[in-house]
Amino acid sequence: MADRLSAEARRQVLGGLPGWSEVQGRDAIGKTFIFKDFNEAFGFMTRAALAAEKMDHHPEWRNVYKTVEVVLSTHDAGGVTALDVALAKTMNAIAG
Ligand code: H2B
Repeated sequence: MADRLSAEARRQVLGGLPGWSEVQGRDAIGKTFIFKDFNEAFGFMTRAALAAEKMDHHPEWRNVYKTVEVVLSTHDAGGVTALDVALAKTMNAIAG
């Protein structure tokens, strides 16, 4: 399992992850994706779910209509690891 990133490493990777920021009150990163409509939002979730399953690393997320709120943390490590960074990058690429 990957190691938790230090606060400094977390800040550095967030600099290269557009739209992602630290979640207040816990060791996690989050982003709110807003799409054109529900179809686009759910299409994103479908593709992201398949990518997450392949990585064996899964998001916490919530969908309301065209908005998808994502929180990433490595539960086994109790915080943000390289796995979360990889999934965040993949999600940005999927969202386009
Ligand atoms: N997803 C996330 N976000 N954190 C984990 O620690 C995690 C996971 N662990 N997906 C994986 C599955 C683990 O439970 C399996 C057994 O590999």
